[in-house]
Amino acid sequence: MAEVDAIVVGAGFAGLRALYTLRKLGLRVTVLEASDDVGGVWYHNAYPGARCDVESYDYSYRFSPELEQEWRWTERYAQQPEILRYIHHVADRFDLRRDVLLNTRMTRAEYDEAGARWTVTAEDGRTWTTWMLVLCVGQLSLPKRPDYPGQDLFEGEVVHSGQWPKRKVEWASRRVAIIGTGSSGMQMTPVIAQTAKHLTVFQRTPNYSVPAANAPVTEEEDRQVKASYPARRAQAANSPSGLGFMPNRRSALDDPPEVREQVYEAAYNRLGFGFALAYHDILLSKPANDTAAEFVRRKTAEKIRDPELRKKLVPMDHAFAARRPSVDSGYYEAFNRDNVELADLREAPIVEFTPTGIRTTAKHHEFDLVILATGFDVFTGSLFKPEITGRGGLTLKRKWANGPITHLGIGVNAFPNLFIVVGPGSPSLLSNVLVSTEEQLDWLATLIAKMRDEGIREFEVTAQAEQEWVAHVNERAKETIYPSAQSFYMGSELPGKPRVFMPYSGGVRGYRRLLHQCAEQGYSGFELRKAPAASRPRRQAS
Ligand code: NA7
Repeated sequence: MAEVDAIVVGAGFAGLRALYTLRKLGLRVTVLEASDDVGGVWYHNAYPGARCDVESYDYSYRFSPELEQEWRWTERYAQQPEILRYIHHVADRFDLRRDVLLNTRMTRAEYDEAGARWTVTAEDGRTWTTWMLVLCVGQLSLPKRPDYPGQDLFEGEVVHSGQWPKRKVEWASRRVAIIGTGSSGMQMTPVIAQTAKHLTVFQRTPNYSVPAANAPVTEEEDRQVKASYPARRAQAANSPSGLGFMPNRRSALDDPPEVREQVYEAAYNRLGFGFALAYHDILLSKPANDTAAEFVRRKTAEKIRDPELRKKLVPMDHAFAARRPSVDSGYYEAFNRDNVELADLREAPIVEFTPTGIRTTAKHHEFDLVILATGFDVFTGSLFKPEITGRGGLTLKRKWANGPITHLGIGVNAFPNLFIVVGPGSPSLLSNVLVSTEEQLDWLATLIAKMRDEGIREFEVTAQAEQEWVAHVNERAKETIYPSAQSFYMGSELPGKPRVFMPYSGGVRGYRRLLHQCAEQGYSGFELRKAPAASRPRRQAS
């Protein structure tokens, strides 16, 4: 059994950053990665049109000024191949690969209370013991597949957007189905529409989208960003969602309609996700949100020629951004093409797959290729896939049976020396996830350095701290429009999942303050122990 100081699970953006950071502290680190290459979701979400919806310069690591200066992004919103090239560059430049074990899926992790160490087991039976266990398994990593009758009978090709095959998938001149209209479906639709013989998009819930306004990065823009990168980073860190956009201080209801129209027009045409901050209360108040929703609906409708299609594609049933909106490049316009059809599943649900296609209650559609853009078991799916057992034999799955319970989204009572990166209870998917990732890992590095210097063997969240944090997460969520819709923020993407608000909606800046405050107060809410808890009188694991 190999002994290390830290096992990091996952070699995506977060896992590689964790490796870099912990290695710098002098820890012996091993990264376990289930796939055959590094890159995480950016390795797997290789569907046509996959693109980041955060600007490239902000969706890149901040830990190395040299890296910032030498990497040249080509587009305002980078496409998946470019992002993967960047991740590979980082892995090579910082010599990270030598500590990454590919094709190594962690299936179990068990905490040994007496020894204050985790025993980690991989699918092939290899084991390690480690002081720290750092989970960088992603929030959108475990693909969710529908289970329509007859799915196995279909004789054409079926692929999932989140597990795009490494072989070439041909869609040109073929009859293609896309099921799902989240970001994945919306991003790939215009690309596939260009060459498919026929494309049918199966929509269950119409989604909001704002234009990406993507463009090549000019030499001048690149020079300008690089001349003031630290300021840009500071702005991102101090903005509510880590995107660098500061909210308009005014309420949407403060301005007369004609002024509001101008504000929305400018934001819509340039800011992508930043549109949601065109006024500070769009995400906080229904009346304010209504003005933004009405604007986006109108702009969307203008892009769609057929009035019947307009009614189906324009979302009317939820507040703007209550579900994760998309940032698209020609999604709605694709429906003006003769070879693109919308299958509205609310009107005519899918009955079954057949050997040649999909039957809805309205008709039979023939396909050569079916693309499942049906999303993921979000937030908890990839955390529950391995069996993680803390003190007293308590598994994470059992502990979280009624929803995730953490302190600050990063630690769990009864699971000492376990650190969850951008998991539930942290800004994660409500933020530029890279900003949140680096923030948390820098915080962890400071904690680990302190532990090592002071001979502290265990950190563990107190039961009280996590109860208070969950209450705080819920309080903050209630101040927003998020709970008003069924969404993966609420655990609604899968039947049977607890309906609780998963991410922290208090913003990146506010969250960072709380992290710092916690550290300044001697890691309030955490017990830092020089001797393992098991060597002292036993407490009840909650
Ligand atoms: P999302 O945003 O979770 O979207 C999944 C979509 O799939 C959504 O429209 C779902 O409709 C639809 N869906 C899910 N299950 C079904 C079934 N059974 N039948 C029909 N439609 C279904 O995931 P994405 O991958 O689009 O986006 C997540 C992020 O990951 C994004 O950043 C991408 O770039 C990558 P529903 O809304 O549930 O009615």
